Amino acid sequence: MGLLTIIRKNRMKEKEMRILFLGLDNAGKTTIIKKLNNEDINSVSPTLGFNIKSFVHRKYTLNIWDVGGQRTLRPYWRNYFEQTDGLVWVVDSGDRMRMNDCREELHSLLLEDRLAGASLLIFANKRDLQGSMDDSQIQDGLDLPSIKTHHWKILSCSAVTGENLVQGLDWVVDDVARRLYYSSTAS
Ligand SMILES: Nc1nc2c(ncn2[C@@H]2O[C@H](COP(=O)(O)OP(=O)(O)OP(=O)(O)O)[C@@H](O)[C@H]2O)c(=O)[nH]1
Ligand SMILES: [Mg+2]
Repeated sequence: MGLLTIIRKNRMKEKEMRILFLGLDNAGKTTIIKKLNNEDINSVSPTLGFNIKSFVHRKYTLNIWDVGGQRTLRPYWRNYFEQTDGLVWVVDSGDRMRMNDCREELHSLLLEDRLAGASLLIFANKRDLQGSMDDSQIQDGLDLPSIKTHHWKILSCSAVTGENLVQGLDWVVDDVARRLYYSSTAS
């Protein structure tokens, strides 16, 4: 039995996935994760290190890593890449000023070997805000169509209303499961 097969079989037994949330500071990563866990979202403060949250979603145990996005913290992102199955890139849809910064940070992540196999969900967050950018503006701003190295999907969402949060997580889980477990998650 090859090593890859053994690793796959072990993971199949455990049914675990590691999902990494990244994005610029203030994008709403921590708020999204709290909302998904039905926690109070009024007490969120900037993440200065990282948080890990584990919960069961459908039949999978998701280990969600939430890492602070402030510029001074970004060099540490690389410490969290190992064994990432799904990357969730969170964007503040109202933050037009930092779209270039956001695009550059995202595209440099996609060059990382250790993230090579990861499914990529772009959460266009804060869609409840008036005047926020729509999907196609964000898609263009982040140059998403040029991404050929990863399975990706963009979904607009709001951590405040909860819109599309579960749908986004479902897409990541399905995409990862197809790759890791060779089968759909229907059973
Ligand atoms: N209107 C609105 N505000 C949001 C939404 N999501 C997050 N926020 C607000 O945006 C601010 C930043 O949210 P955080 O969750 O701390 O952002 P973060 O990406 O974790 O930031 P760092 O930890 O610094 O990387 C907070 O004041 C949130 O209340 C949203 O969907 N809509
Ligand atoms: Mg945070």
